[in-house]
Amino acid sequence: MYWDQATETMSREQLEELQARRLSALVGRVGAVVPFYRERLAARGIHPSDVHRLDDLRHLPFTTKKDLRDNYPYGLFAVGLREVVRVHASSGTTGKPTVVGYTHHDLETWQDLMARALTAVGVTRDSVVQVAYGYGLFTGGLGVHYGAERIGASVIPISGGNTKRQVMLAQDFGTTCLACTPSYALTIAETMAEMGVEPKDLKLRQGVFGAEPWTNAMRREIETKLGLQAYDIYGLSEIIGPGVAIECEAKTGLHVFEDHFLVEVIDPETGEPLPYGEKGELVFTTLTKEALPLIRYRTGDISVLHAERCACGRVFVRMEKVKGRTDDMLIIRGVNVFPSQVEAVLLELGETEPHYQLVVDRTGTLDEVEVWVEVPPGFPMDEVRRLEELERRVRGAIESVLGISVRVKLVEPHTIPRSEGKAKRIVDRRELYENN
Ligand code: DLL
Repeated sequence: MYWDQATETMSREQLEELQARRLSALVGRVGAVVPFYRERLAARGIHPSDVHRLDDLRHLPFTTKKDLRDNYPYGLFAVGLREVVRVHASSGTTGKPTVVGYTHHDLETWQDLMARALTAVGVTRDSVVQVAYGYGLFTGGLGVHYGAERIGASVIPISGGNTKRQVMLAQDFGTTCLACTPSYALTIAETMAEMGVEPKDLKLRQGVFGAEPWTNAMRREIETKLGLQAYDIYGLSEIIGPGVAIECEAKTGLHVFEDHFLVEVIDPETGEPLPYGEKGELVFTTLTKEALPLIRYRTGDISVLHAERCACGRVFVRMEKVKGRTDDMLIIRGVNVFPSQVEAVLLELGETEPHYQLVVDRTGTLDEVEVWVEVPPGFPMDEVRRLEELERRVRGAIESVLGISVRVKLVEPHTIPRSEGKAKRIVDRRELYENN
């Protein structure tokens, strides 16, 4: 289903022509009104009025999270605060948050893109959408909320947490679409089972899950436990929030809404753009944002782009599920590993619970990783032999698929903290030493 068929199915030539026009206007505007960009462009010898073609993009400077931080809070805004009608922020790992702003027009764009995203997965005005993303400075809650309202669906703005109540209201209010992080969806599924509520007792049809990496193996787990079709939605506050990309019903990659966001994949080491089909860091340029337009924003997210036209007919390129953030990549004896790769192995093996964490430590100069994963309920933890055998199988599976040897620690059910938002997959103990 399309929200805006003419736009979503236009030809590639039309799309590129639109993008080039918008890019040219964007660079002209930020070059004129944002001192940061005026200086960056000048340093590269680029005059804002020089940019007319999509090919010119590769010559433009990158913007990083550090640039946003250095200009905290409003330094990169292209409009005065009088024009800004909403502020969101994402909590960083270090002190100050990253602050983003929206004009009235930006909010309309966002709402429209979220309506487009939700429509792509089958949400209609007959849907009942339970928004269990956090409301507040995080963009998840309000982002999905306004998109669903725009469609005319019935919105339940419950926010995250209070999981038993989530299950009760889903049942009583007839929720058809659940929107939350995939890890919280799993927590809800677990609580549901504990309450004796089965998927057939609910009317769930779609799950709109994102804001953190998750695997196809996790998708199958969640789909079975909740009795719905689970779709991946991607976005980041700096670019607009959720609604930068979403899977369609084909579930073969996330369509990037390229009429508003130019997407590239670059080599994270060299910064060189990579061709379609190659893995690298996602970089976005906002084509229509007013309050906080960004040129070539480096996301740190690793993915692959595919340009073949999708069965759904949309013109937009597809990005593969995000493997992880460069910040979360572990280097285990020279091999790069994302937590999502360990997740895939654990869930494929299927002998443990899908709740896990990676504990990273340092012995001497080498990083050591211990995979903590829960045994299934009723597993005889006091039978050393059984425990050792399971541990060996988990270790063996990780080693044979990922080519790294890790330690595995099997833990009792319910000992790994349950997520109500973005799950914490890595427990980093290295800092303990670094600060000494
Ligand atoms: O997480 C926006 C969002 C809300 C997206 C709800 C989807 C659903 P931030 O808090 O700024 O914004 O975090 C953005 O989260 O750079 C990725 O690292 C990660 N991320 C977001 N969506 C996905 C996804 C929101 N579908 C950061 N898969 C991004 C993997 C994701 N990672």
